[in-house]
Amino acid sequence: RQINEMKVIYSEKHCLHNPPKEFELGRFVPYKECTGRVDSILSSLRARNLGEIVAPNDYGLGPIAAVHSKEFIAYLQNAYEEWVKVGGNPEGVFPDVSAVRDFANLRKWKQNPPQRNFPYSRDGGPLGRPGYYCFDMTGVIAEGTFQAAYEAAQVALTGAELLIEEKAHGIFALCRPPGHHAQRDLCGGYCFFNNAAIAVRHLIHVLKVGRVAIIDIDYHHGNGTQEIFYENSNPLYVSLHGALDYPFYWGAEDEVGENEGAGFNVNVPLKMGTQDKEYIEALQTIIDTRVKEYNPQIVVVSLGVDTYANDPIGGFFLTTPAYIQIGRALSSLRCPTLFVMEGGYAVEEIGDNVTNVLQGFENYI
Ligand code: OKP
Ligand code: ZN
Repeated sequence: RQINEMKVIYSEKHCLHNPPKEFELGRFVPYKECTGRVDSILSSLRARNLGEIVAPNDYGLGPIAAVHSKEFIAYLQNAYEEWVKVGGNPEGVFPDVSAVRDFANLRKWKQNPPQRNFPYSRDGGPLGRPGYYCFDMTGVIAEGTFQAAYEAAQVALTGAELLIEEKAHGIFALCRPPGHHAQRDLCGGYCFFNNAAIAVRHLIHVLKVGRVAIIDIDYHHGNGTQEIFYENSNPLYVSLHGALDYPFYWGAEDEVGENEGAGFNVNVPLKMGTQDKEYIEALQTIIDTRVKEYNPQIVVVSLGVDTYANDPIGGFFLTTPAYIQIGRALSSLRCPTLFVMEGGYAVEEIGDNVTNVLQGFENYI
């Protein structure tokens, strides 16, 4: 078997999402989730001839609406136009307000909804709505954001379909914008639609896969994926991430899932400064215990490489060769795997780091 047979799903429509700025530490700075990230990844994939690069199919809004609320989808579709119409900055939508619906503990809020209407709720208009549907200042909705986010979801869905249809052992869905921070009706953290969650739901409910495990190796906790599946025993969600870092109010070990989902959400927070050896040991350990016990039929990897030492926002110190070991650890499950691109902001090195994971996986499977 040749090593260069991992299909890559890619659409150039990611370029439609290109906000110039984000707000960080009280200043406007260049948007770090930039189009150049994908250029770097594509050029490494091509240089190493990882596999055929194919365009996504279009599965429509149905599979997206199975994960996100229809009000939220309509919001993403219309927010930019409405914002500009009332005089908002044409560089993108930034919330003036925050609807504070207990972001830190949405589960409790759902069980015991407050007996009042929020001052800035779904009815808050073009200036109020961003405060209801966006949890930070990096989920910037610019002119083409909806189209790009829609396309990223189609990229992930195509990956899921091809993984099953072609009985592939690995597929890479080169999604941009990323998705793992996007909750059912909240965007933020550079994420709009939760690409991995949409693909996973499709795998379980449409393609009838019995058990799916999500392994989220992005530096940040995937609060969106956790929230979407918190009450489900399928998928299993496992996240390794920087402890007490962004998104701050999620990702503790005691967040284990609820109801039918109790025991199927596994958070592994790792201390800032984590290096190759500790990281790979932690990953291999959780794979050999929780993931193997779950015995998944399909694995979906939320693939972020912002664990890299020179990443501008991650707090770990992984080196480029470590990503080969990460790929190898993931291959040890011997399970068909869909890789869904998430974060990684060291534009120069993101391509080699991502390709190392994929080649590490390919070489050992
Ligand atoms: C998205 B993904 C750090 C600010 C963090 C947002 C980070 C979103 C990460 N100074 N801003 O998980 O890679
Ligand atoms: Zn991240």
